[in-house]
Amino acid sequence: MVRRRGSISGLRRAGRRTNVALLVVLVGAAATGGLAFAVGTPIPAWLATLVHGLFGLAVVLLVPWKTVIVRRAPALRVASLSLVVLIAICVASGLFEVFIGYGVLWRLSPMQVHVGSAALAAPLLAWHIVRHRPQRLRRLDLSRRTLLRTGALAAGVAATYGTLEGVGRLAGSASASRIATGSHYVSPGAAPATMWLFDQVPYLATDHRVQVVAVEFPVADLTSRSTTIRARLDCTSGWYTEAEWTAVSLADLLPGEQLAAATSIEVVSITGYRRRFPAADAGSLYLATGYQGEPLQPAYGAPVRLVAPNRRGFWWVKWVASVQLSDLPAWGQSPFPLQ
Ligand code: HEM
Ligand SMILES: Nc1nc2c(c(=O)[nH]1)N[C@H]1C(S)=C(S)[C@@H](COP(=O)(O)O)O[C@H]1N2
Ligand SMILES: [Mo]
Repeated sequence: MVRRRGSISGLRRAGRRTNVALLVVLVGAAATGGLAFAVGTPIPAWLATLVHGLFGLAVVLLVPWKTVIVRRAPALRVASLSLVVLIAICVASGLFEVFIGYGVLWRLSPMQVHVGSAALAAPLLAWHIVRHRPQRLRRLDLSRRTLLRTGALAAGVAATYGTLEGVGRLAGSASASRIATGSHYVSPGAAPATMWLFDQVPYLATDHRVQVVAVEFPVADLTSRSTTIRARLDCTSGWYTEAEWTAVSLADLLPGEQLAAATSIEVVSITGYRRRFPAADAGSLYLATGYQGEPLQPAYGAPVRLVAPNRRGFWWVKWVASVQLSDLPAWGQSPFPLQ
């Protein structure tokens, strides 16, 4: 009797630890995934995607243990099954993105499916946790045995990651040529016109003027002040391109004294889409009117769009209406656009 009870509660404890571990790695994966989108520069991006991959694979390695728990459950609810399906889609599309690369199926890229399924899973996961007994950490969880188990999981994850990367490279998969953010190359001519969420292409008249603080610049004026710069456009939907832009630096357009006194620069699209940058970045932000030696096309931001080297694509505001200086800090905005 005593042994039986002991073994059942032992199993319960093991289940609880698996659940806590699963929660930690899922939250870790979501947080590092978001971080990978937020940072544009190579080293933090490489770290964020590396740690993200490790968390993502940890989810997979915990499946056998979670299966034991699921099989013990008296009934499977639709909400829980949907959660499992969404996480499976998320992991599968993550692996697809890494090893097969960028592509579009039913107007979605693997990365869009990946982030979309994670976003749909988030409220279901929250509900799942609320519905089930709270999984509190106990002193026993910090025992030496648990630490050893966590270490074993981490070693297993690292070995799996290393194996996947090694095999991916040897097999010449898309993983070998992806950049730090995980994006895959497309040629400048094949770069898809991309919206963050819901914007529609506006068709602007040729006499469109861009308001830069107090001055209205006709498009031809901007072009005549421009030079050719090379920059990498790296979209969070999983592709990047390297192209030539006919562009003028904001440092050449903004009034020097006012710029020196300002904290941030806000670039606003005719659609209302907007991003705020530190004033110190003026020299590395550009208004572009041309792409690969040709005038910009409407879907790509004509007649004027922002070029923001070293920042992910969502910073590259298209159809610029105005550039304003302000005293608000650049971080005083949503980390991602909302439209
Ligand atoms: C919690 C749910 C998530 C899980 C379980 C998950 C899992 C994974 C997995 C297994 C991979 C493949 C890793 C590899 O083999 O190197 C991956 C890749 C990736 N995921 Fe996630 N992910 C999640 C959420 C997110 C979110 C919310 C974002 C972005 C906002 C994101 C962005 C990425 C990126 C950029 C890659 C490519 C990384 C690379 O190239 O190394 N993920 N994910
Ligand atoms: N006004 C506006 N600008 C925008 C967007 C948008 O939805 N609205 N999408 C951004 C995103 S997510 C990317 S990746 C680039 C895509 O530029 P492209 O269409 O030239 O490829 O534009 C950025 N600028
Ligand atoms: Mo993007």
